[in-house]
Amino acid sequence: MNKYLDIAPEVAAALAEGKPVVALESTIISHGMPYPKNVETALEVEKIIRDNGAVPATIAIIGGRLKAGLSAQEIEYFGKKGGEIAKASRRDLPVLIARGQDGACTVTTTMMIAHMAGISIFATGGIGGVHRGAETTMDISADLEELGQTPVMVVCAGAKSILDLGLTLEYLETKGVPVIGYGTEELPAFYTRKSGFGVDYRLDTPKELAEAFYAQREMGLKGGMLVANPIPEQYAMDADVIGRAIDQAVAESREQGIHGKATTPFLLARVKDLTGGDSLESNIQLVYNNARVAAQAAVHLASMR
Ligand code: PSU
Ligand code: MN
Repeated sequence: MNKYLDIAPEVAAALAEGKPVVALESTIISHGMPYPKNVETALEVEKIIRDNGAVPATIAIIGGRLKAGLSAQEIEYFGKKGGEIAKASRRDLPVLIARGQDGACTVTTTMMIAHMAGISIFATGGIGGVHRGAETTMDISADLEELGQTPVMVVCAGAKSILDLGLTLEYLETKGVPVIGYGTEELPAFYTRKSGFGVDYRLDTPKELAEAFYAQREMGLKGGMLVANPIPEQYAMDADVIGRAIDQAVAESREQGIHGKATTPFLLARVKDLTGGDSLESNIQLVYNNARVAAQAAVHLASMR
């Protein structure tokens, strides 16, 4: 086992017995929501995973250790420190680990650490992708490269239209990543159930998700699978309201010359401010919804060995 990896005892026991485990990311706790709502949400997500028959493993870097599974105290610590914690993508791991620092795991590093630990399914909110204007900025999230090389199923609510969703799908196609709509033929756009872009396949049950992922893994195919699960209807936002907020946030980021790893957090924070508390509630509910589907798929996957 990787000498920098700590698997929480409950997670290690579940993995040893072939029981279902679902990974969760920590950037959503430290950077995605305000304290104490972030901690409440993270603990509730873990409860939903348990209620659906799987063991949760929230993934983070604490004191230079790669953690698969956090205690409630560690989740509280992460939530309280919030944005002070470094956002950790693939390129950040060597220095953070060597220095013994903390890191908030993005989709990229959560996939990496989940895979190191032997966890196959991961639930989150939204993924990074190809940014609008990437044809000149070359701003393409490392999340897409990770999906292209690490065998983990990522259950999300699609991607926010802070990104160029069409180019994001093109990139995933190039990397050989199956994009599955859960109960839908259309890629959801996080706050809304529709985006105008089609997915590769529609699957309707957790069992079908597990079977597709199982086949991918048994063939030894490199790379992950993206499951896009639309936000429940009653929590979806008005497409015009959210569209205007996103357009304004993108325009401000260009005016202010925001670039590199700061771009996504800047856009997410501006969209949140411009839409007030509504977007926070939607965000929380879609994560709960993804946790349910991921846990149910993990239960089926665990029975297929
Ligand atoms: N998109 C969202 N919510 C998020 C993120 C992206 O709708 O919380 C976070 C995730 O942790 C994701 C990361 O992996 O931002 C991508 O950052 P970047 O675009 O810098 O790769
Ligand atoms: Mn980027």
